[in-house]
Amino acid sequence: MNELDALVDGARAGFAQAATPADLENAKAQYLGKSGRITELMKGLGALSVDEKKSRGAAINQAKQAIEAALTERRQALADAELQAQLKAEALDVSLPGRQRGQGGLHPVSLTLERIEAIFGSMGFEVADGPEIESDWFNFTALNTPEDHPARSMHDTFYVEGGSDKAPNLLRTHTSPMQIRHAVQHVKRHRADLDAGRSMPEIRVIAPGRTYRVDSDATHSPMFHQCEGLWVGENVSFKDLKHVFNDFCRTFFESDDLVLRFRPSFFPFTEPSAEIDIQFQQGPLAGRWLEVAGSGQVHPNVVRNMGLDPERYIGFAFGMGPDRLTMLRYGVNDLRLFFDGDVRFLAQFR
Ligand code: 2NM
Repeated sequence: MNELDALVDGARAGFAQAATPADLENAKAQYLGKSGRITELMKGLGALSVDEKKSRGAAINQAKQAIEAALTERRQALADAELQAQLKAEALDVSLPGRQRGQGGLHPVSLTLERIEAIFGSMGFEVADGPEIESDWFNFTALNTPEDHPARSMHDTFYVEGGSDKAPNLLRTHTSPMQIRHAVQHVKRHRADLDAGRSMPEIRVIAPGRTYRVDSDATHSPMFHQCEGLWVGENVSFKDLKHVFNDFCRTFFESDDLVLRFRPSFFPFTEPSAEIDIQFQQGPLAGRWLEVAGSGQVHPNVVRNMGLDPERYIGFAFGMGPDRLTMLRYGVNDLRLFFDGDVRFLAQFR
């Protein structure tokens, strides 16, 4: 084998050994670079005769072209290998199932509020909604709460900016202020009839929503829910309240196997007042008296603050805790679970 053929073979072997494009460019410099083997051979031509120069030059050129061809081939091979490696690394399995959008659901307390609204709705009650930041008038004064009542203290009520010393703003401690707002609007709409001695349609309304008190332990959260109900008319009585609440409990708990007990109590806004207890006859809570609501005949001062004559109109009201009703219905023993925002807990109710 002549010297030039050996050179070409050497170049091919060197290129084949290069594992990366950078290795290949280094190997190329050894043959085709400024001080590479081919360049060296070309320099040697100067010492030859014209004839020898011609034939030797042609032979070196041929070798050079063979080396260049080998280089091109190896470059392509390395590029192909790189592409194949990349395709393999970035492999996409189009047969994998797609990612699903997570399924949402209502909060258990929202489910309870929806049930309460549907049940009372079927008994002809409207649903009223209103501000969570209330004035001292609607939250306390209009509801016959004395100026020195402990509930008004800063230890029990969250006071907020925006009011005056005489008329402070606060986070509502119950939803009864909404009952007053609703009643006042209702009465305003029928003022002309009332003044002319005619009667107005009865007020039948519930007010569900968030309420706030300075209180926090396993059974109290500073934010909790309330749903109050109000029924005002010329011929309503305590038996209507008992009937409505009895029906509500049976529908809500999906059981006729429960009894109600009205236990004398006190609220500033009702007189007389009663605590409502229920007792399941079956199931895990059977035999225990559970307090589920407060109730009573709306105090004459409150009826007056609604714009009505307490000698003519009489009202019955109740207030219950949807959080506690949800705990009873689902057998949950810690109120805080509802407000921690742990989806693993909340997702069980949807
Ligand atoms: C309760 C208990 C008893 C109540 C009173 C009123 C209003 F606006 F008519 F005065 N709304 N809700 C009431 C009565 C609330 O919660 C334990």
